[in-house]
Amino acid sequence: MTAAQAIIAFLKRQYVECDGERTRFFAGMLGIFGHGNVAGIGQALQQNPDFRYILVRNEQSAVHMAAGYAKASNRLATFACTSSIGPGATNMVTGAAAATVNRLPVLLLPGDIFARRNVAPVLQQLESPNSQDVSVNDCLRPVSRYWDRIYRPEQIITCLPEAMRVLTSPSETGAVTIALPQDVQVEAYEYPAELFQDRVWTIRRPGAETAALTHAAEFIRSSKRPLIIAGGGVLYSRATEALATFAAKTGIPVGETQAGKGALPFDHPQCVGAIGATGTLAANRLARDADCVIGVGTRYSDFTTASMTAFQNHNVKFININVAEFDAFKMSAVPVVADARSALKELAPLLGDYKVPNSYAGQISAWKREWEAEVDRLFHFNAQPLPAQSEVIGAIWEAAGPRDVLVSAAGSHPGDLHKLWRTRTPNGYHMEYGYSCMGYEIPAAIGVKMADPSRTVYAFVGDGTYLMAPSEIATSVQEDVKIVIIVVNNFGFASIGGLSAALGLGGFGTEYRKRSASGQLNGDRLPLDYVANARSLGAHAIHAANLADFKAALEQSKTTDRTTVIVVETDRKLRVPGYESWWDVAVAEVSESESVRKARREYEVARKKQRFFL
Ligand SMILES: Cc1ncc(C[n+]2csc(CCOP(=O)(O)OP(=O)(O)O)c2C)c(N)n1
Ligand SMILES: [Mg+2]
Repeated sequence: MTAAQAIIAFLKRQYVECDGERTRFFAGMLGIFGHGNVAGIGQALQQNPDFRYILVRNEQSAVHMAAGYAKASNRLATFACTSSIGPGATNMVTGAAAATVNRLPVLLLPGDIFARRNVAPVLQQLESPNSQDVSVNDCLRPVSRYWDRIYRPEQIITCLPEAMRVLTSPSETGAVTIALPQDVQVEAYEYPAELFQDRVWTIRRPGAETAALTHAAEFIRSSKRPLIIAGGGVLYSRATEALATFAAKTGIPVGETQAGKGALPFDHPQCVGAIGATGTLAANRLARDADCVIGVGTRYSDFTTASMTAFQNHNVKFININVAEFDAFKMSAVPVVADARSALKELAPLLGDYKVPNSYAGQISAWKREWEAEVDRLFHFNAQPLPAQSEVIGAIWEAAGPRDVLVSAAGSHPGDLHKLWRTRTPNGYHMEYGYSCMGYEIPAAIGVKMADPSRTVYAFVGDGTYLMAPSEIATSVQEDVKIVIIVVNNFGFASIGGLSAALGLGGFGTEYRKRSASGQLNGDRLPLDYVANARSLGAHAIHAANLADFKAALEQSKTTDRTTVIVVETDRKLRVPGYESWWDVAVAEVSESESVRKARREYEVARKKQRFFL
């Protein structure tokens, strides 16, 4: 077999087993052919029609599609991605970083320059005067959890199992890159037959050390105001039921990170919703006063810790249940290095009949009620003539079924959705907020839909995000994978525009306007037609001029036969506020502008709340 044929033969036979259930790990290959892969991986794919090949429009989107598929599958399945050498390969760098930051398995197989070297420099080769062992694929090293380059066909015999170990590891997973020089891809080798036997990778559920559990249980039993922070690990470990039982039995409230949202249904009595910089009133007040924080599967991003200002109780202690040692040790916590579901089940009996004090329980339910009333207010704001974004979210939520999935990643959407979306089932809220990568949403939504065609999938994007990467709409039409894309048109970047205004910069460079006679970008609005654009890519497209139109369009989208894009204009100024939280974005220490100097003074005051946890 050629090296490329052997790789496909190997990928077809990889399985994972989780809780006794065995499933195929690779759903197929996504990619774009060029001279660096067409004759190698391309030839091998043609010869293996049972390994689905999906032609995409941009290699970055291929990686997002694979990551979306992996996230929706709780990391039990993914796609491999093939690219040519040069620009096709570097297009994957952003996707790889997004996958690695979010701890999602994706396999990248970029083409590479000739190992033989005699024809160098080949088309698209980056030459280096100080080494011949450098190509653009080295850019993928820091964004990959495993990186390798194959110079001889037999090297894949030892490389592929390593790649699988990392991809299926609950603690190590992320992007895995195997760079494939175009000449090596087509070289033949007598591979051992054992390489192509079915292989099953068991998804481990490591239990916790007894000493760590005992220590953690002591802390919890002596605490008066404990709080759980549920991260993405709760979903990946499929620990949602274990967490629901644990919270109900102890009365400990649960705040959710972006990746962890949906760990509990929104109406679970202990669910206090989003936590941190984009958190709810209830969760942020509870975090402020908590004396014991139990992080479950969270990596404590700055949005979760409100840039280290969220926890103001001077006696606060942390317990971290995490399968990754790296995360378990954060915040100087008692590290419980274990699978989330195993550890919650082991911890529960050690707490005896521990229950949070009655006064605390009363406060949790009062704040939760207060928060739900705030969501209702924002859902039915009744702004005129254009709706607020919160009303658009409310309308989608009211039109959606309990199992429908909402996908988003960047703009003002993650903050608003984190607060407002009322998740009803696990994985119903799919937010990429590790890398917050504009352009993730549409390809990832296609991946989510492919992972579970029984769920309706909404991709929620801004006009800025839509313009960055609408092209995979064509792929959704090609594959008959229907998604519903909501484009919120607020004429540019409401999020960064708002941030810019808050930092004293007045929204500079964040609106979609023509360059005016003054030389600035403050002329007429750009004449952009997103409906026509979406239609040109093969989608069904609807323009909604107001909230009533939008609601009708949502109903119509349930009956269309292909990807449907709904474009709705909103009032850019009607933003969902923050709720007793903060995010550190550094402001210029000296400036010629009084508004920047004012923002700096406020910034210095806010930073005083930042803490170290030692
Ligand atoms: C690839 C990428 N580039 C830049 C950013 C920085 N960024 C975050 S939000 C945003 C604006 C998004 O605009 P839009 O999609 O219209 O959403 P809105 O802010 O209007 O809600 C930008 C530029 C990013 N997150 N990702
Ligand atoms: Mg916008």
